[in-house]
Parts: sequence; structure tokens; C-alpha cells
Amino acid sequence: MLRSAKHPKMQEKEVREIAGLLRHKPRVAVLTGAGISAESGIPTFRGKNGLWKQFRAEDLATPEAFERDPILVWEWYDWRRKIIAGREPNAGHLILARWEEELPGFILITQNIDGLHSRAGSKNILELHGNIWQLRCLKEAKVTENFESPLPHIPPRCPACGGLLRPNVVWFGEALPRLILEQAQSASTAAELMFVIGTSAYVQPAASLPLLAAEGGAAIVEINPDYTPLSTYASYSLRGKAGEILLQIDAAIRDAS
Ligand code: BV8
Repeated sequence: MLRSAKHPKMQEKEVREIAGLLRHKPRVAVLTGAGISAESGIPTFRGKNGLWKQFRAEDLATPEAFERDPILVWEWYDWRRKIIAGREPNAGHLILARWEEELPGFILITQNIDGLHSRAGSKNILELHGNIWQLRCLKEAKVTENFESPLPHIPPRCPACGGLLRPNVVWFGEALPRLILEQAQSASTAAELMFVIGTSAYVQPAASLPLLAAEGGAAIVEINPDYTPLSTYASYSLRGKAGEILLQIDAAIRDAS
């Protein structure tokens, strides 16, 4: 597909327009994906050196895979926990945490399980796909937080009942937590401005949230170095890295005020 590179002046103009919209303090929803954590050094899924290039999602991120080989699946999650444990939130995470304080009704919806948004200070977060730092007991369904990296035992077991623990994340073929999905859908529908940052807009039902927002009349701002299936629907599709572009927008809001 021919990718017409956008003229930098054109993008600067769009950044100023978006900053102008934010100055009116609209109802803002944000959907993030793995791309917002890329600048923290955490591999994405479908990028050139992405996780799915080295592993097959079906072999690891499904209940069948865990049933078949819990040790292999846990070794993969323990490896990802180790990568994330050594990384920090980046400018993109930090700006979104500050916008939450400055914009009434701001809501952050993330597909990420790395926990970097809460470490950056975001409070009102909907974690669609769970959290890699939470373990869930298969027997009692009890969820506990666990930051041990590496894990002392693989597979980890529930101290209370000895049952197998699994990562408290949503695997392919599993339903998203119903309440969280409903909150994300209503936040998207109610939004006046929706940012879609660092996602290939491929995985459902998350990828449908921006379309819900657009149907509700929201302007959609996509931030991604690449084109995605969402790019043609977006009011603005800014090419570039999340941290860099959010810094530009944030500066532009302060420029004029
Ligand atoms: C569901 C958690 C139904 C685990 C993840 C057959 C059977 C069942 C379902 C399906 C099926 N076929 C299709 C489906 C639906 C399926 C699906 O969407 N499949 C895809 C592959 C087509 N969805 C599901 O299965 C969902 N459940 O449908 O349930 C149901 C209903 C009722 C009852 C029972 C069942 C569950 C989906 C959740 C799966 N879990 N992760 C884990 O992480 O280990 S998905 C995984 O992909 C991550 O969560 C990730 O967040 C998500 C999306 O990926 P992205 O975040 O977008 O990351 P990606 O690498 O793709 O893209 C990164 C982007 O960033 C790129 O565009 C890149 O250009 C950009 N980027 C790079 N650098 C930067 C940047 N952007 C900005 N700045 C940068 N610096």
C-alpha cells in the first residue's frame, strides 16, 4: 500500500488543532496498546521484532496452551515480567497521567498488561486484558498481586489451597471482564475526543471502541508510526512515536494558554 508520508508542516498544524480542542476540556477517552510502552523498551506484539514474531500467540496466550503446558506458558510470562520489571514509564504514560488530572471525565482504556500506566500515576484505568502482575487461582478464582521477578516457583501455586495459579490476563478466546468492557464501551460512546495510541487496531473487541466513539460523534486522534485499519476512520492520524507526539501536543496546549 502506497503510504503517502504526511508533510511535517501538515502534522504540526494538526497538532495545534488538537491542542486547541483540548483547551476546551472536552470529554476525553484514550485507548492504548503495546506501542505506548515501546519507548520504555517493552517489545510490542506485531512489530518487526515483536513478541508474536518469536512466538505464536496460539501456543502461549490461550487457555488451551495453559492447559497443555502451564510451565511453558508461565516461563513466557515470567520472561515478560522480567523485561517489564526493569523498565520505567515513558513521557507518553506520564503525560496521560497528568491529562487525567487536568481534564474532567478523562478515562484511560488500555489493552496493555504491563502496569506502566498506573506506575506513571494514572488512576482511572480500564485494563481490558488484565494485568501481568496479578495471579489468579484456578480453584478459588482469587486474584493476588505478585511482583516477584523471577518467580521463585514455576508454575506458581496458591498458598491457601495449593491450586495452580495463572496470569490474571485475558487470553485469546476468553471473554473480557464484562463490567470493564461495558465501562469502556460507554466511555467511548460518551467521549467527545478519543485518542488511539500505539495499537495495531487488530484485536477485538478493543479495536471496535474507537468506532463506537466515532458513532457517538467523537473526533478520533490516532498516534502511530504506521498506518492501521483505523487510520482511514480517524479525524487525525499522526505518524510518529507516542511519547514524542504527546509531548508536542502537550506543549502546544501550553503555548497558547
Ligand atoms: C474474545 C493479553 C470472545 C495476553 C491479549 C476465534 C475464537 C475466539 C475469538 C476470536 C477468534 N478469532 C478472532 C477472535 C477475536 C480475538 C481476536 O481479536 N483475535 C485477533 C488475533 C484477530 N479476540 C479475543 O479472543 C478476545 N476475546 O473475543 O472473546 C468470547 C466472548 C464471550 C465468551 C467467550 C469468548 C480476547 C482478546 C485479548 C487477547 N489478549 N493480550 C497477553 O498480553 O499475553 S491480546 C494482545 O494484543 C495484547 O493485549 C495487545 O494489547 C493486543 C493488541 O495488540 P496491540 O496492543 O495493538 O499491539 P501490537 O503489537 O499489535 O501493535 C503495536 C502498535 O504500536 C503497532 O501499530 C505499532 O506500529 C505501534 N507502535 C510501535 N512503536 C510505537 C507505536 N505506537 C506509538 N509509539 C511507538 N513508539
